[in-house]
Amino acid sequence: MSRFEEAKRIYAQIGVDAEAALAALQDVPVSVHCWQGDDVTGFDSPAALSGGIQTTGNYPGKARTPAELMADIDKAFSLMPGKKKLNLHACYAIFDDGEIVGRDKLEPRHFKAWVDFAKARGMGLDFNPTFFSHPMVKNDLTLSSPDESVRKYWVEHGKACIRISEYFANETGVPCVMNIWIPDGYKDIPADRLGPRARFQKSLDEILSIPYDKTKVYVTLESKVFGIGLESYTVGSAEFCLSYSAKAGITPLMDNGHYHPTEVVSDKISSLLLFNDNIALHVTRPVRWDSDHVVLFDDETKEIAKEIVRNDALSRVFIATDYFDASINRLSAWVTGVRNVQKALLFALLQPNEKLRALQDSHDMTALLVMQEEMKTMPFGDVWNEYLERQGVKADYLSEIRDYEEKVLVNRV
Ligand code: RNT
Ligand code: ZN
Repeated sequence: MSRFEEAKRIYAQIGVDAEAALAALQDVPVSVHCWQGDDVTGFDSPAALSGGIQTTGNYPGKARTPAELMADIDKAFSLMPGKKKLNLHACYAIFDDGEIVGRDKLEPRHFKAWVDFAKARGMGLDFNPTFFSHPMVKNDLTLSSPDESVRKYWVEHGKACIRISEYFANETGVPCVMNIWIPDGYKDIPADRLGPRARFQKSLDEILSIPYDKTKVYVTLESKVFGIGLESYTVGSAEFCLSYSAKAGITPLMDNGHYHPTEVVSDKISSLLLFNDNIALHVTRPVRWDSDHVVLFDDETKEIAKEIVRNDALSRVFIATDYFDASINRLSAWVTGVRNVQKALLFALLQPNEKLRALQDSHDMTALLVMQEEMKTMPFGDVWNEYLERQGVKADYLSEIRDYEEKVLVNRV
């Protein structure tokens, strides 16, 4: 008997169907962020990374051009099993030689190369307006700026991005999730907390006022607690973003690096599922702050996956990755993090959820604790390896990446 057959038998003893888990996993799309490939640099502006986020590290071989980034995405995606979408930021626009286009004037044609890339690979695209790393960010403010010319510029950017998102959906045939996150905030204690939030509200209303097909473009709104250099006040706080999303009928997005350190997104998912048709996630790993470390197969990632799976919400939750580590091989960072999201989903699909729920409802908390602990040492790895094999993806991705590093990345000097 193969290791998988043996694992299947062991899972069956507790009422879990490993075949069904594998079948379910392959249909779950993970939206993979393009920005791990180049430290969130993009192609449209020489401005340094801003907005209170930071990529640390200086590992050689970072992608510098669209062609390099696309080649790296191809290599990394070939080592990730399952269904993927590619998640782009507006700063990854590709211009003709000599062309300079402001973010307020971006058009679908500036993303045609990405559409061709996605179509050739049978992939959907997700999108993000880029409200950072740009000279029109004034005093750390964009959509909440008191300067009307700044605020208007970014409103136009938001509208342009909705049009581009609709173009993505039309071209690929896959709905596009468009996430709005602004870095706006203050380093020190503000005198007016309401004003910036009122302007942000007005700006969002203006962006969303353009007609677009809501079955093709899902606009999401991502909250945050603080950024580097913006420690005292964040305009797009959790309360603002949840309330705005509910009222405007858009989708809330939770990034698990965007809460106070003892708060967990896994505990928030159920509440949001009760009040929203869809919710969106940025899966990341905060270490002491929103540091965007590579996602691990750790307790919180597993707990997030369990909340999605056991609440039967795989089709309602838009799962995306969001991290950027420049201190290690960027392709390895990509593959490790995305595989860990998928591992967590498989782990969740292999839980005896009905049994565990029954133990809770009969208040047999003793048995519940024992069984939850027992699940940790089930032969999960054998089921995961079977998944990789069926997906035609090598378990050992490190040697492939090392090879790519020697042949391709070292030449980027
Ligand atoms: C920043 C947010 C945001 C960005 C990306 C690049 O704190 O998490 O999602 O990481 O848009
Ligand atoms: Zn995020």
